[in-house]
Amino acid sequence: MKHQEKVSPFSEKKIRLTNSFEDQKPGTSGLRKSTKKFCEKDYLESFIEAIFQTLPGIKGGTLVLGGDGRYGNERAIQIILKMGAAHGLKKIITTTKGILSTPAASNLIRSQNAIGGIILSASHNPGGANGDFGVKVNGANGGPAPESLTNEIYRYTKKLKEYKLLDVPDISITAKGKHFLSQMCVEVIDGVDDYIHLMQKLFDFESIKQLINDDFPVIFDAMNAVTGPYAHYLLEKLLEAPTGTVLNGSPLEDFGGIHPDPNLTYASDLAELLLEKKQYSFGAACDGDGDRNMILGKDCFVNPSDSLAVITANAHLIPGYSEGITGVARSMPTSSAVDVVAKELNIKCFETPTGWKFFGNLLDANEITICGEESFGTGSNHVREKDGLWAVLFWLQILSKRRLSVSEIMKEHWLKYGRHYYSRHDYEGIESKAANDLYNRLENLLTSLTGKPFAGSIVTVADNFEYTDPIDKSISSRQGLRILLEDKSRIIVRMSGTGTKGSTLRVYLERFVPKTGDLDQDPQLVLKQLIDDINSLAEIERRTGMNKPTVIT
Ligand code: VG1
Ligand code: CO
Repeated sequence: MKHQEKVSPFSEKKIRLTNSFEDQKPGTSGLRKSTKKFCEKDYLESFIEAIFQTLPGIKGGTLVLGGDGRYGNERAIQIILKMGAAHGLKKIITTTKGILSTPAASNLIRSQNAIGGIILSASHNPGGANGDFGVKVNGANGGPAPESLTNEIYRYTKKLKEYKLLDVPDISITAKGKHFLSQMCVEVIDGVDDYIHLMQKLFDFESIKQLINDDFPVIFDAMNAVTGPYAHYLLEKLLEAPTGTVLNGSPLEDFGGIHPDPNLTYASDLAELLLEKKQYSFGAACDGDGDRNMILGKDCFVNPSDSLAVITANAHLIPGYSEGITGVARSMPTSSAVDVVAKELNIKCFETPTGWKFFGNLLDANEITICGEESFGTGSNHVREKDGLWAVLFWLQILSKRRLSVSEIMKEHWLKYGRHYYSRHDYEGIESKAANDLYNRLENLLTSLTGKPFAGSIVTVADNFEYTDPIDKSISSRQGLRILLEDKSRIIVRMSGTGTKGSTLRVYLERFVPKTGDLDQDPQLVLKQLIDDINSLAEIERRTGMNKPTVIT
């Protein structure tokens, strides 16, 4: 690629691109590609230029910038600072060593009245030179940019001819302080402090401290990713849990080789401590950028869909929510467990497409207070992102107020509401054409399914989910294939929008057993007929060449 450089009086450089990058379409959660791709000349710069040309309020505005510490984090920060200065931002708030979790970034955007933020993370994807990198764009409400904005950014990437930056040396972000790049102020703050203050406003730390003191050992796995410094502070300092409570607590560029996705497969060390060795009463883990959470009790895995339901049912016990919640929302593939709680509480319940950005309008309009996704994401109106450590504190607070074990909480919950047996089967790294063919074929088959018998029941709805935003009335279509059955079972099939290698097919399975039924069964057995029938209808094994999923949750 050839460059022509024009130098302005403020040493502003305009770099002409000789060709544009074709593959900068943001997915479920920002632009996510291999680190190698992001290291290609001008690749990152092009996407950032498109953001700076599109995000409202750049001139004279304040932007929040940070990331999960993965390989490429600091390089990207230096580039964005120089580009931000050339685009007339008044201020960029960044953090020491660039460490900033996604929920903490959301909080900062809101508290600093910023026009938005750029979060450098590929979330739960592996990091390092051979891993993945990503750029998430958030708006002024602190939440992921809505589809209208990401579409506009994408359109811009395709017509981009040049980008501009200030030709100045890197600045040091190892310590707190203020710097100036031409007219733009760079304020380096500690990315942990403000978030901790927010948590202190929501939770009763004394009662959690008491619980941990009373022989209730807890363990947290930060997976060598961004939550380490936050968790050390919250758990070991403020809540006085013993040193060593936080495992893998220093952010590493390659996450120490760990795949920072908190599920039973990738956080198996933690799972073993709780489920096999039964050494702790409570265990949790967060993902690369700190927005996901996995909750475990002694000998008990809490399914994320159930976690959302339990959080909703117990919100009145938490100081920050004691005045009641207005409503809840869940993503479409998330189980209906929370719907039943919402009905009992007589509050509104919304079903949105996958991706946190769809909760933003509902939260802003105060239609909902709490929301969540089956993919280990839970959150509330305290920020506009899902929040891993918030969910951990929420659970600890429930436990501290109710003084039951995690498994007792779950059993009580099911006895009251019935149990939504649930599982997600992921088929990762499928050859893309095979995955698309499978999906398209299944979509075509759906039209003839309604009214027919399926998995021991009758199909009531078979379609591709379309969502109309209740607030701005925007329509998002083709959000996942649904097969809903008369007995309340649900099967959802969708393609991942966050993977970077081939295609990932996700199959979500749900079957309801009322409170009078058997509530203590293995979900895979309860769901067996649904699994078998969708596998044969969609020809999953034959078309993917896989006889079992790569990850089962
Ligand atoms: C996945 C999850 C989705 C989540 C998204 C971003 O998307 O299924 O629920 O919102 O990741 O999470 P997909 O398209 O791969 O299924 V994160 O922790 O990357 O911000
Ligand atoms: Co994440």
